[in-house]
Amino acid sequence: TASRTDWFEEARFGMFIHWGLYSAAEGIWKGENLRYLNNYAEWIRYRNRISKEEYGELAQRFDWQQIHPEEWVIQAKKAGMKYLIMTSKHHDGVAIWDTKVGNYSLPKLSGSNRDVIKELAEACRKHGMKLGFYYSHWIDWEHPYAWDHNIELTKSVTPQQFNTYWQEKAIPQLRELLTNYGDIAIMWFDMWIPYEQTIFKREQLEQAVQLIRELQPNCLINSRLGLPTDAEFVDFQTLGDNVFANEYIAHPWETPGTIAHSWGYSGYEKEWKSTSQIFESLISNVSLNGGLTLNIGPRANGQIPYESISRLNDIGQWLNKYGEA
Ligand code: JFZ
Repeated sequence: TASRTDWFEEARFGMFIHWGLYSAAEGIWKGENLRYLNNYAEWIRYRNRISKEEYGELAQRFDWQQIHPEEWVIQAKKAGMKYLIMTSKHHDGVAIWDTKVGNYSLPKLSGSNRDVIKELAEACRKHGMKLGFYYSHWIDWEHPYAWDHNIELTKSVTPQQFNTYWQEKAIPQLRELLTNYGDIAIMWFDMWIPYEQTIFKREQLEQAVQLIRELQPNCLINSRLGLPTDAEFVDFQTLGDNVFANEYIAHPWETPGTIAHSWGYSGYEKEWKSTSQIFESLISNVSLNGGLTLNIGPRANGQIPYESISRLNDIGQWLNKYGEA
């Protein structure tokens, strides 16, 4: 029988895009390139303890003349990818779209009237690309009552306060994303431990599921929302870095993988994976009946680094020659 995951099980290969204010910092802050924690460029606000205000000024460094989301979609197609997942809000708490929930958004901080999420949604429709959103529901370094990994803070955030963040920011923002941008194929959440080990209450996460099912009945939900892997909560599983880890696989699945080390753009990237390494991930996942969501981190001017473009094109060429349509 037909199910909403059918297309996903055939898709196998998608593009992940990490793009936000951190892209403008390029992995360094005031000459300081701190090397601890995961070292991810998109974690710079946390690592360098940047204030909300100062971090917001990064929005001034976006070059709007050069930003054309349609180019990302065309590049994904050329690489043989069947879906695209875009960071709508990463851990920094900045909404990339023109949200009406608060002022901490790329359009408001940059003073530009561009809604990149809207442009991306239109481009995806035009080119027949499925569109998904990454939304950091657990970690939000901007909101005083959200999760931030900071021991002092997390001790001081009560479940009631966390619920304020959830009801006043996360849920209304999810509603916007699911209402204003047409068909959304995937909601990709990012909490890699079960909810029992977090500040979340089960009802809060079920509230998100209900909202998605109500507004976008065909939208797939990944397992990193944090609920148990029952079919009503999880459409596909997002496995960790190691597919062979001891994870119970009950659903279609993918692994997210980045072309470099960081997910967001870093000017100091030293760990570009080779085309054959990426191929091995794709082929080994597919051979185990899974898929690969391969990440790129465009710069603040929208440009995809050459290192990524060349790898994507190599893969696309091979898939066009030998892959199944
Ligand atoms: C998380 C984020 O912290 C990161 O910035 C990026 O968005 C990535 C897609 O997701 O990082 C993780 C989370 C879990 C694993 C690896 C990176 N894991 O389980 O191997």
